Amino acid sequence: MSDLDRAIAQLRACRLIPEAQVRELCYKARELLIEEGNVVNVDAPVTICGDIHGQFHDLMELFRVGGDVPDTNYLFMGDFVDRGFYSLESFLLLLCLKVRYPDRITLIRGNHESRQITTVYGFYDECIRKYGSANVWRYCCEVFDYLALGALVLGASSELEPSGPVDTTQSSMPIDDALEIEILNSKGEVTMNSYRSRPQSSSASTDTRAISPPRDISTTPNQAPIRPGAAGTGASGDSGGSLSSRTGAVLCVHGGLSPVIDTVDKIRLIDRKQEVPHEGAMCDLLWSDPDEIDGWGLSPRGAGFLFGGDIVKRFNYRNDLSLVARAHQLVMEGYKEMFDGGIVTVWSAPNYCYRCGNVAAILELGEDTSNGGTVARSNGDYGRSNGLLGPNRPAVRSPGRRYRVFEAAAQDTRGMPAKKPVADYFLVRISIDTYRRRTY
Ligand SMILES: [Mn+2]
Repeated sequence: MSDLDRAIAQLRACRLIPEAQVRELCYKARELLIEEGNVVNVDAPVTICGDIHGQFHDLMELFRVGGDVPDTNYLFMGDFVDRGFYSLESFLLLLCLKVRYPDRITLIRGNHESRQITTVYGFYDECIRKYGSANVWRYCCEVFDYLALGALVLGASSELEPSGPVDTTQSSMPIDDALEIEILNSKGEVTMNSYRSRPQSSSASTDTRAISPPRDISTTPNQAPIRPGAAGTGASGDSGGSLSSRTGAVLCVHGGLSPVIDTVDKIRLIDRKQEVPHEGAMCDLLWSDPDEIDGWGLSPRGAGFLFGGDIVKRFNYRNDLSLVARAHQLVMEGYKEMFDGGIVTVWSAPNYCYRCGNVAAILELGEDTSNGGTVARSNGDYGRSNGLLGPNRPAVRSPGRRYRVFEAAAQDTRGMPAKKPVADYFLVRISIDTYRRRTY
């Protein structure tokens, strides 16, 4: 067994590795990360995860529900540290897995992967408490500076292979419908699903984005109502035909969009190897939130912006994306789709801060095995020079989404330091009401 495998086994048991080994690990991790672009290309199948926030036992539950590395290909969207009591064990394990299986796990940066934020929200104190000095905190922060800012998932399938036994209530499901969304509980049981019409030949419906809302199988047998697809997607010129069945790429970032970033390619131009700035493109990608507004708005967080559905639709259309996946906001159900499925929030810290009572989720995207999926790629190499970029190019299809929802792991919380929660963000002064409504 190599030193690295031993470290992985030790960290899986929630036991820390020696400081000298952390130093070596962080050095190796930096060597790997320095080679990654600001936007990492990730091939489906992949399992996308949101905030972890040092909840080590819940990270173990996540791996139990989603499968272990390297069997499952993972993409973590940042905020590994702070808030929870095991930021070190959580982040160091993920880093070990990254170094051991670099092609099976992708880590992108969250707003908490920052010197300034970690000194306020727990990670710095944890390093001092567990290692007796700030050395390990410094090594980790040097790794943070090299984490990618986003990832582009390519080649995801537009429909899911149904998982588990077919429920009898599904027996009258039209055979032409494709499974688009499936919600599973932590036992792997399907609790909700939704279908959409399969694309047919060129005579098929021109609305390839028509989907049915998720329905509860246990209460609504047989019917899968179809509602009109997204209006105003900028894709109304969809002419149907085989190309309309391509699945767009999925952009993953921690926070969201930026008013100074209108293409994915512009993210690639950022000089990311630095502390997270207080403003600008890099800051916005890690701090922004979607909101039910038109255009852009000021963020109550004091960093990043709020952005509306029109912004998401324009960005997705312009960049051939079918979906933006992001984390950064607590959602009680673990995931939340907004703007006709144009963006989804994935939250992977159940019972956040050991008191919020929320469930967590991870998002699985399957692999498109139909045609190699090359048309839908949005990395600048595909789909750019084939005439599809005109105003009438067909809309991309959204990927099939399987959400696995899970609850907090049973854990021993004895020995946790009693520490008052710190007031939320200091970049601006916000009212206590805002603090109570907002979580990070
Ligand atoms: Mn965050």
